[in-house]
Amino acid sequence: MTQSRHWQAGRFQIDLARPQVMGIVNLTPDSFSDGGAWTDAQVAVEHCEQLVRDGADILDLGGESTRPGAARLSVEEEWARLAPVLPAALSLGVPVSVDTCKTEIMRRALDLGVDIVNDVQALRDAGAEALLAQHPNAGMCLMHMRGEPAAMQQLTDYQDVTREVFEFLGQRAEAMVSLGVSRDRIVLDPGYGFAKTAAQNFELQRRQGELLALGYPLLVGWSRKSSLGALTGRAVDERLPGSLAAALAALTHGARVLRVHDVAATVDALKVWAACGGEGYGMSENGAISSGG
Ligand code: HH2
Repeated sequence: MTQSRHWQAGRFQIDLARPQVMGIVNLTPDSFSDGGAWTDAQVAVEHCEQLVRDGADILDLGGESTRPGAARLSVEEEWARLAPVLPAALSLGVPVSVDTCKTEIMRRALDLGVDIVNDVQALRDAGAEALLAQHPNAGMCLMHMRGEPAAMQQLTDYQDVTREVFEFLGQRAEAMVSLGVSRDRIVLDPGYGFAKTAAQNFELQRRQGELLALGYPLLVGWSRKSSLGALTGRAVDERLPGSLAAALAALTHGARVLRVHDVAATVDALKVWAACGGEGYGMSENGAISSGG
């Protein structure tokens, strides 16, 4: 099956001919790498603006941490973090995604005009599938994981992790298509770091190309993840080199969207990658490199 060359995402048709950089904005006190940095709404809005200046193609705003062992929030707690920041983010001229597992948060965010729902649970909360199916054009990212963040690192017993991720993502995408969602609204994510050991994450990355047979674009989130620390021995704030290497490996194995904390560094890496023959990024017909993000 051929993948769509664009991602239909609310107000935007995101061109996937070149890799897209999704900048992470965690409005949380407890995210694994930047918890507490952007909990003040004004500071968070300035961070969104900075990420766009750095070249972010998409902003992904989250109010609840999904790190292993993280506590679940109520709808009102999660919304209280998102609501003061989303309207300003929506005015910045790039697609805005909301990172949530809760149908009610998705509903409120879509009502405000958010373009994408990014759900690490792949729309398994009650009513989430129907909500997205009824929406005319919102994009969605469906990710593989097992269980809930609180206990997911105990759920790493796989016969073949790549095969399971393939089957799960295929089923979730087809469930949405059977409800009438057009395929160009759907992007899939193998879920690096979610209910997988470091060895399983790297095995999945090596075989990521197999997931392309599902026929959907892939989004990946390797940024600062603990598997990079397991391999390099680096603390969370020292994982940028590992994050960049993993991001470029993911592109080489067919990913089209990179979910990252360090947007400026990733954009630089993509420019060099493109100049060295990597596919598409910022390259004009005659091979000149544009400064575009
Ligand atoms: N990873 C995290 C959160 N959301 N969404 C997708 N689609 N893919 C990912 O790999 C992914 C994600 C975890 O990273 P982060 O947001 O930095 O941490 P936290 O969940 O602790 O806020």
